Amino acid sequence: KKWKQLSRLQRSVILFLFAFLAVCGVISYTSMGEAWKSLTNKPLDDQRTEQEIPGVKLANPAVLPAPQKADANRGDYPELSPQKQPNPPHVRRGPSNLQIKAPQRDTRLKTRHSTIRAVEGPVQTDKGEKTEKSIISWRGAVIEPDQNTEPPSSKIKEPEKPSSVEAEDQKEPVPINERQLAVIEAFRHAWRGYKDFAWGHDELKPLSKSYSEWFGLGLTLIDALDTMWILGLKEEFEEARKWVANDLVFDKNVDVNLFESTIRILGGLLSTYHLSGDGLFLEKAKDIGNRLMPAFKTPSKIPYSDVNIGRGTAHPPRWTSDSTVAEVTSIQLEFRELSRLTGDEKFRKAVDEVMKHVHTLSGKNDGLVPMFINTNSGQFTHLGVYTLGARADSYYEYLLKQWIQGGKKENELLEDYMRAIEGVKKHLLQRSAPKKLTFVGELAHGHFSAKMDHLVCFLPGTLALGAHNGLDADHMKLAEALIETCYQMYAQVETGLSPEIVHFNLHAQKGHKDVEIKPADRHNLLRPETVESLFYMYRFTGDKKYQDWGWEILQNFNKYTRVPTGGYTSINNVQNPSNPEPRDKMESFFLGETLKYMFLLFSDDIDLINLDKYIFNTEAHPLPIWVPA
Ligand code: DMJ
Repeated sequence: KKWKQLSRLQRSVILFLFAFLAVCGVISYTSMGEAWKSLTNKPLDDQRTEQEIPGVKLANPAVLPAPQKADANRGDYPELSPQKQPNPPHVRRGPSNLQIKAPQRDTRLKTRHSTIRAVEGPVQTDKGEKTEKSIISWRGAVIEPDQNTEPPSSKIKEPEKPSSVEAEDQKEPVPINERQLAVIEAFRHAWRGYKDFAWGHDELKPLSKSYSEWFGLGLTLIDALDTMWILGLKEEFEEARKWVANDLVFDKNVDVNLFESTIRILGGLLSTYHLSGDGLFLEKAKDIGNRLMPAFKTPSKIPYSDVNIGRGTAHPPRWTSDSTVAEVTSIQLEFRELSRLTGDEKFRKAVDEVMKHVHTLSGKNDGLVPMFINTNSGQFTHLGVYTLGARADSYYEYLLKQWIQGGKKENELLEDYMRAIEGVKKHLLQRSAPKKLTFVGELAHGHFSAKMDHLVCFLPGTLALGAHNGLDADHMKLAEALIETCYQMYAQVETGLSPEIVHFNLHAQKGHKDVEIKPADRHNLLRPETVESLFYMYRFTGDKKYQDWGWEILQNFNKYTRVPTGGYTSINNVQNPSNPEPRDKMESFFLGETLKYMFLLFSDDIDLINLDKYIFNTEAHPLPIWVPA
């Protein structure tokens, strides 16, 4: 009634006033919003933290802030896809030549790692930390930080920070040379056979154009991943990566050998993670690492040899409750690194306990260990036999390498290593006739045997690595003498390839060389140890003769073990050049180790896996040294 009584003018004024007040209200609400936003840097309607986004696991301060492939198949990690990470911080990892200078397709055979370009300079993050903004990967894609690491549970300690291998200066790419090209060609030939006839299986049988299974886990493919990365074989690497992403499944009712799967699979995945920065490999490494842990549930904590990775049960071999000493003491580099990356101490505790226990055990002979250890009693068994070959070899290698990996602080490891080398000198070193080659024999219940496995040829490389890390200079002298012997194990044989085992002559006999070979020992499995040691010797001395020796060996592999339809084969008779008797098997370590060490041996680039920053596991998978020199 009242509204109707008002004049038209009065009604207009009132309507105008209402409209004015409404506009003021909207403006003030908006500016409050702006003020709030400027305080929180978040829009009013989006005040959830990332942790609160349903279904999203936030990368716990990236355990190892790995660059991640921008082109990684997000579908592999469905729970991560909704996560928003504007302007992610990035930390570079690995030697610059590996990380940012990879081959481009056309130039692959000219320079090893040609073109990763840009590192945009350091930028300030929201938290005020200085960090790299982004980097262009060798795939030409912007690398994102690792999103795949799980937040630690309350039980899990904060992981260690990555080693300073991250902060390396860029250097000019070192062009690859003819010999390295020959290794690339050999690798591709081997890979072609694997791809055509054994894809996704453990080993290629190149003659029957088929495959064999050991664990049924694509052993050759995994063992070869980081070799492809180092050789710059981008297409092959990508194809293999897809198989790992889509087809590598550890949830299988299958028994695997703890040692072999640790050094080849866990080691291979961890090193590929480090070189590529691709979180997929760390995820897979965690998976297999966890599945191997039941092996340590024994009365003595000395692990069983075999684990069923699907069922979570472990057991010793059927005929004994013993484990092999080299096997239980050569899984440490890998499990320790897994702990560092995940922040979960259980891996490291399990393997450190084994080392501590072995450190205190009686039954050693001046630091030399027997070959077997019982999983119930924790005591050495079959006492009195000492070798640096099969069943004991990598115990010695891992003493030194764990000491280096951990920043040279774990004195017990160093003590045990130094004592053992003294034991070798005292009990196992002899000289052959007629050439006076220094070799490492075996001791059985006080009797010396002039038998040396090809496996022992890891020793010159390990001794040289120790000397490089400040140990006695006479270790280097011994390394020089032993690598000459290992070379002679090839050079004195008709095919120029070493047999599995040699016996040295201790006394000169007319018409006899230093090296004798028994019929049962004259096979060659494409093993890496001599080439491995040649690589260390060349790195530390620069003496080209080591490259030349390696070149001879490569040529002989090509001459006697190469299968025309793809792949290389182990052979039964290194003494018969006209019929070396192919065995129809290409071991995974030929791609994982032998060809990798060849490629590194022929390189003059010390940053191509810098030995002050990386330590190779016993399957040639490089892992970072935690406190690099
Ligand atoms: C590899 O699996 C490893 O090098 C191991 O330490 C010894 N045996 C083979 C290669 O010969």
